[in-house]
Amino acid sequence: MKRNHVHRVVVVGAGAVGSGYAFSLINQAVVEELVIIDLDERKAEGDVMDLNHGKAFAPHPTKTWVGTYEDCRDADIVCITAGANQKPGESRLDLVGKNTAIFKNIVGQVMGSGFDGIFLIATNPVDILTYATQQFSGLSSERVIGSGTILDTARLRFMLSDYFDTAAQNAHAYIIGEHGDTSLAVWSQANVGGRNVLDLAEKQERKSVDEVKKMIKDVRGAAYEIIERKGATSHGIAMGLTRITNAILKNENSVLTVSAYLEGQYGEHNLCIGVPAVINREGIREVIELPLDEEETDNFRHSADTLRRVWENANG
Ligand code: 6V0
Repeated sequence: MKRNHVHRVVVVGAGAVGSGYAFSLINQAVVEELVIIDLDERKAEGDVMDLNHGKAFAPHPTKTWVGTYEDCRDADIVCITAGANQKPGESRLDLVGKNTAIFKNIVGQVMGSGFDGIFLIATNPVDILTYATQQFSGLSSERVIGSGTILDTARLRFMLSDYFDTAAQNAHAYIIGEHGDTSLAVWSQANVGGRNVLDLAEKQERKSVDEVKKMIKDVRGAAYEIIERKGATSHGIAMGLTRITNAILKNENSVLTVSAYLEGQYGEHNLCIGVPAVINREGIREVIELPLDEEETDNFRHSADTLRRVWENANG
């Protein structure tokens, strides 16, 4: 990965998510160079034109252009948001066949450029495609990061902050497991201002433990609810991808819930799944093993088994 130089991100896929990510990168002044690639070149061109027309209002200049895979050679990060998204009623796992085939092609072209940076994956099913990217690219596991449960975690933090009327930045919680229907909240470690959320709900008037625990259902259902209303989810994930990008490029050592490769952590091997991890310019520095209670351990295993089955069915 290049250091002390012009930071470049290449986004592959200029749809709702990729376009939102580009908008967010420009507005947060994250990189000097932003390249957009899409199968539909005209769409990418339209996006670049539109983004360029906002440059007069941006906090710093971000050179933005429609690129080719050659541009990946000098990129610090290639973020893939290309592929099919969920249609109303469709689960993320339903997308596996279509998107794995698309990824084989994209990752091959990125690696063909001589790319030597970090992959950031958002396309669903994100845990499976993070694993697939590792297999297709041959890069070491710390350099392939999936957005994992970063959005699910942010959704829960927002819900807790709303419920306890405290800033989302002071609501600390983790959603781990599949970015999808088997994700789980680690209630034993969830706190608002240092107070465990279940204890707090029990003690406070007009609050209840059941209402807090129901939030995991709302988190799991959030994408379905949004897709039913506006056809796609984009702003939350775009901001989450920007958060990961900042952690990498600014060498932050920030703890974020991403899809990471497990080699024995949580008793699991040879799969990518959402867990808290320390992110810096090398990628995933370390996977953090949260202390889980018995129920959380069982639910995490179920989530990992679900992902493993999907990968085996799609490739077996
Ligand atoms: P979209 O708006 O349909 O955009 C997808 C884009 O990919 C389109 O512009 C296509 O032209 C392009 N594309 C397709 N095939 C290729 C290819 N081979 N090479 C280059 N470009 C290609 O979809 P949207 O942006 O809504 O979603 C993209 C993906 O992100 C989907 O798989 C979603 O399910 C996933 N999301 C992941 C989230 C997460 O938390 N990780 C959150 C939201 C959506």
